[in-house]
Amino acid sequence: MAPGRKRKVRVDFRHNRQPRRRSDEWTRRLRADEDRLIDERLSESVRAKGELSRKRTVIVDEDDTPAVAEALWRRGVVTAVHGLVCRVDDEHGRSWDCRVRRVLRTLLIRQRSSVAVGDRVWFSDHAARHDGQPIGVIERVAPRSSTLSRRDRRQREHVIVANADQLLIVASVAQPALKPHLIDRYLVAAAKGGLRPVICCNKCDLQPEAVDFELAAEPAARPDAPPRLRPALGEIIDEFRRLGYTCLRTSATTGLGLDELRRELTGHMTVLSGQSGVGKSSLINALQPGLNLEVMEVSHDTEKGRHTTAHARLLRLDFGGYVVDTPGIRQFGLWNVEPGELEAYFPEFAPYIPQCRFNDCHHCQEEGCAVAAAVEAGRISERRYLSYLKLLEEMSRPGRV
Ligand SMILES: Nc1nc2c(ncn2[C@@H]2O[C@H](COP(=O)(O)OP(=O)(O)OP(=O)(O)O)[C@@H](O)[C@H]2O)c(=O)[nH]1
Ligand SMILES: [Mg+2]
Ligand SMILES: [Zn+2]
Repeated sequence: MAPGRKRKVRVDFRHNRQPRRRSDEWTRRLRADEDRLIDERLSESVRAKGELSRKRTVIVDEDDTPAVAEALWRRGVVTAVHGLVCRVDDEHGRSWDCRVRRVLRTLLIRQRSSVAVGDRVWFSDHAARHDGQPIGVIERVAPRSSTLSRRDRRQREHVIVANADQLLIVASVAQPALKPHLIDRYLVAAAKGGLRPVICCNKCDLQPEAVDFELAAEPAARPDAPPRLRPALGEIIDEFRRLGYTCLRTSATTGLGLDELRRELTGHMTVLSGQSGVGKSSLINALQPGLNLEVMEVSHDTEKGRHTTAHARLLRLDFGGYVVDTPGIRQFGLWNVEPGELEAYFPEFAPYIPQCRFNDCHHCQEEGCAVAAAVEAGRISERRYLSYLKLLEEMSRPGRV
């Protein structure tokens, strides 16, 4: 924490004073401790101006997080979040259940943020035990080096994981079929969030199904689309590789490609994401059988997974590194990507963008667009370009998903 950059903020005190519904012996004890600790350690002062106008002054640093004497706290990493309780592993590998200090939660809510899996935290361990388990209180969250975020149904940011350095985009070649557009979305989210993407096409032991183009209004989705718009699986993989992305073929069942996958994961913190049923948990189990993650068959009727993994979980790998297993997603809405910046996440557009007639060209319908011309000339993949247009259209829509 840089000295001299701290300032005071006024935080509403009101919620703390409201009667609580479900409070039991240990939560009462925690709260009593909580208030005492804030008095002692957060340089807090309370003005006596009546119940509803009470505010506390908290010294915060430039990130608006409470400034604390770090030596007093334990450090840890959040491995799971279940409602208001976070699972935190400390530096000695011991697991703690932690609540988030109320005053910190208030600050986070104001920043429209919350504690996520992968967050590095400081927590106090003074508090009570519950069912023999030590309980901690998260006091501070370290600034994040990366985030993988998506737009949730309420149009808010959902941070899937913080501080990962790699995103393993898991797809399957069958059951469910490969969806290249979803991979393109993940590639944008990875670049935006500061993660290195690695694409993994799993279930290569199965006969590949027809690639699912999923661009509802686009010609590629029509069964009568010209053949050049409906490339085979191998061509899609080659296309990603030509763009410079690492694209693995794996099978959690036969072990195909697992040595290569292990090499990619060693020494990194990698989040696995993708549709339900593509085999994220199965791949982790295959790499480290002792973890025994739950896996379940894909439903035969719908070819959809059953959302077997319910919560994101950070797991330590014996061969070095960490993975985060996450629940399957149906849709991946991009978070905080503006239409004007989208072109930057399609690296193959870069050589052509300076040649567009208009500086603010969105490479959509504009006259003299060099990107559209490159697509026409076969120098940029038409599939990728349609994927770009789909994302651009979605971003420009009010109340977008
Ligand atoms: N044939 C084949 N089946 C696989 C492979 N990998 C996983 N499966 C099967 O696919 C099904 C779904 O696997 P999971 O590991 O539960 O998939 P997931 O991506 O974790 O799914 P969610 O947790 O719902 O997001 C299970 O029946 C697995 O046995 C593979 O490489 N080949
Ligand atoms: Mg799973
Ligand atoms: Zn253009």
